[in-house]
Amino acid sequence: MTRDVDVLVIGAGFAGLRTLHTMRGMGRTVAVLEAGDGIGGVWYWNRYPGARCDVESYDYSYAFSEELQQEWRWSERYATQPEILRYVEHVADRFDLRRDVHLGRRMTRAEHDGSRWRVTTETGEEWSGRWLVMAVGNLSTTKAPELPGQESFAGEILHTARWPHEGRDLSGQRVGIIGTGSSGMQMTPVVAREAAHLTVFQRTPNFSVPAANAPIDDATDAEVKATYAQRREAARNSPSGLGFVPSRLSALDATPEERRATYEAAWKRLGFGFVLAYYDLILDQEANDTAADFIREKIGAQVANAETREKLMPRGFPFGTKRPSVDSDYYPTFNRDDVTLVDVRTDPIERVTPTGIATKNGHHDLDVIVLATGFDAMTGSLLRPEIVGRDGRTLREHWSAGPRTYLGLFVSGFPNLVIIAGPGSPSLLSNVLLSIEQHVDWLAELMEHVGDGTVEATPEAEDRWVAHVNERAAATLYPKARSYYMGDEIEGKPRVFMPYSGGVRGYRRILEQVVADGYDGLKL
Ligand code: N01
Repeated sequence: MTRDVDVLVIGAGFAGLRTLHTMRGMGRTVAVLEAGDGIGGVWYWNRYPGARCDVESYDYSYAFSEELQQEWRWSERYATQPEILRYVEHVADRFDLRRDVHLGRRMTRAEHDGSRWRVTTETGEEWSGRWLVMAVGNLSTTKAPELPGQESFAGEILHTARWPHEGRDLSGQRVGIIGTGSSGMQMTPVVAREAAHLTVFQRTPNFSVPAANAPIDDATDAEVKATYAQRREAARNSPSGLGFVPSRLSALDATPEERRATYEAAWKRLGFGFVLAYYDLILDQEANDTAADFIREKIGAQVANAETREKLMPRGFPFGTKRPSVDSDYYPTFNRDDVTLVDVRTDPIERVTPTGIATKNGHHDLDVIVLATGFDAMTGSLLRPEIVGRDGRTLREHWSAGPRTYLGLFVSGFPNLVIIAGPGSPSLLSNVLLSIEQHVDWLAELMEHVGDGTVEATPEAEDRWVAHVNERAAATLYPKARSYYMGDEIEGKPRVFMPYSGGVRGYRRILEQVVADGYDGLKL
């Protein structure tokens, strides 16, 4: 038996739940299919010790309900994973969302039959919807390297993004962490405090700035809430969707003293926003060098041992072009006697043994191996199911040379298929919560406009958009780094810049213009 709805949403994270709330409010029938056994998306799965957001809580939260944003009380500047999950659960209950969320349903296939999307789940269920909204997240399909000998390991191998829900007591354990992206850097100090010994296996040292996390006091909370509308507006008009006004100055116009003062202030306060300390840090190598040198100096000052310090130095790519981390005491952790740093570029992992990891230069005894090795970013979860559009063409075929979209939302040949905050949109270069809400609101307007009609991007509009995304990226320093923005995280993945780097504000203007031009580029 097929269950028919108007809007079929895949994924019950922030994007899927917001889509459900809005589309239901428009009188549409909606069903959300979620692979996991709980809602929350990335915040349901990523439960590793120390997991927290690096966008400020007040910005990384829904803006659609004034009551919601006034009543919810965040406890810390950067919320932990359990607190964010509590927030998601609260939203689901407050807006009665759960009755349309179907858990434990992984979509394996979707095919457009000329008028509807026919969807099959891993459990063998069949669903159909006039609209198929992919709210699957950019960092949800995990990447776990196959290490030779790993089946022989007597201990446990865990992935940060599939952390056991009952938790793991690492006290007294010898732990190895492979990977030093945001997840690895975030968990390193936390695990070091618990474990008997921690070994960190690092391939590429990345730039990281301090989180400057802190509890939120009542006065701050009242102040933010009294001016929330202005904060949201500032975020909507910013390059990244963060709630502060970025600099319009060039790093190269400042004197060395002025620059240092700016960077010192950014270091103490901005976290991820450091990259906006001057407008040209991501555009100009010379400007970027001034920030990179400053950060390297700061990293160096935190590490006592000269050899370890050198191993931790990010070099060879501009600051910010590989997603920088935001850390709490990551670097001083390597001053502890019970923490070892292994540089796998000079001392590669050879194999996993029953008792640990053998590298070229020695053996590291371990009870637990943690893979903090990240994700098949941006396209992983969109290409994992088989999605078949008009004329039997699959999304995998259409995207064989990298993702192709119009506005990041639509794909030509795939009528009424919508991607929320995915490739071709600001997505991972933005506060993704803001980008999600922007997409859902825009889509709601489009749906009102077309009623029961069908929407599809024209091939010409898609070509134009792909060219524009590439052009914007080429004007930045992003292509200089090996990063998941460029598809470098997976061997054989096409090397193209996937998010849209024109900024949140610029992107919003484009979406507004498309509407003003009668939905230019879309066949309605
Ligand atoms: O994943 P990553 P992540 N052998 O891809 C290494 C968000 N997030 O889970 O750089 C050895 O960044 C890999 O090395 P290299 C945030 O957007 C946010 O940490 O490829 N090493 C890299 O060091 C973030 O960017 C928060 O050379 C291997 C690491 O594994 C994104 O999620 C917290 C390897 C993977 O880093 C993903 O972060 C957590 C191998 N075979 C996540 N394969 C916050 O809000 C991979 N690596 C703070």
